[in-house]
Amino acid sequence: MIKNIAYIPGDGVGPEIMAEAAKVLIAIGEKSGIEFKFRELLAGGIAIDKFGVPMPEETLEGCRESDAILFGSVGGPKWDNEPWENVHTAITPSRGIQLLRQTFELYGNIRPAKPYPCLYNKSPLKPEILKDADVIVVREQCGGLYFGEPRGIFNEKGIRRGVNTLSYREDEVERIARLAFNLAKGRSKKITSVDKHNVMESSILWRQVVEKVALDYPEIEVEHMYADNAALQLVLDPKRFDVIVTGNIFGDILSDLTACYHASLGLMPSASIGDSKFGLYEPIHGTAPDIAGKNIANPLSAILSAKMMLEYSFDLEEEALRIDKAVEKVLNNGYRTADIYSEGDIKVSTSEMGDLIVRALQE
Ligand code: GGG
Repeated sequence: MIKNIAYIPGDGVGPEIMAEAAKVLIAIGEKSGIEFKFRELLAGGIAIDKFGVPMPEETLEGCRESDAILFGSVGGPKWDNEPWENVHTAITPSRGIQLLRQTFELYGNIRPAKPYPCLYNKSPLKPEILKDADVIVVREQCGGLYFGEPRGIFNEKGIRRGVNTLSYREDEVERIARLAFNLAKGRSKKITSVDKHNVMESSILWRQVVEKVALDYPEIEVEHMYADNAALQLVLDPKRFDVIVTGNIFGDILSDLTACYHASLGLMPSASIGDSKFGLYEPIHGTAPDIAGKNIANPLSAILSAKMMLEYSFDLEEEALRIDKAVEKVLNNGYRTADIYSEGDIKVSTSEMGDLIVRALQE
């Protein structure tokens, strides 16, 4: 079996952590008779430098010709100097990833957070709070506040006003709700829909549509929760959640919050999917320019993103599970990259962590 992967390392720590994810895929492929073919493509700051745009047509074409996209991260201080007036028309590295998600209508961003017992001591939360937590945040990412019109900075009689618009169409809510309900079917059958129904019309519509979709999934328990309360509950009692479905900005914020279960964004993968098996897989974190090029970043976010690719795009459940087990084993054996290291642990570099996962897969 051959799987063609659009391989987009991006900027900052992207290339370092992606190299480890590729190593792990090659190792699992050798064991399972799958050939992963990587086609390296440019996006983000590195593409701005070479082509003047963050998402070159050549990259989009390469993605169209692939079975899935493995993405690192984009951005960095080198490209932050422009005085942006409109983030959608400015040439910014982030625009590269947003265009990719929009072009392929990858509206559902799946962000799992399941704490590892051996890392409970790293988290600011108590072990009894983390025990048995297993949350997935499903974030709508092609609409909402980050894309609504009108947007911009307008001059009104000498006073400037910054404007963004939170707007959702019924069909946009319906498709993300269905994605979340389908996901919940294979888990513990509970959905929490997060909104601000008490203060925003877009949330009133959101809640109505989720209720309508729920009628098609009678086996799934549905609760609605305000975003502010969801933030509190994710800290006080994460195990009350299974699948959370929410809009772009709430999902962005709440999923970062769940990184506190591991005390690091370095273990947080994501899958971006739409109506087909084609998906984009990337760490939720950015480029970490302060540690880029030092071989100290945690590659597990990228390795676990590759694992999600096996699961969601390729239906390779068994292989995905083996990566999960290998990661757990290496962490259980005390190996830690700098972000989660403390005295008594065995400190390893980015590439050493990748090698350890490969070795655990081969055992
Ligand atoms: N891997 C995630 C990443 O590259 N983040 C940096 C970034 O520009 N994010 C904007 C976004 O995710 O919309």
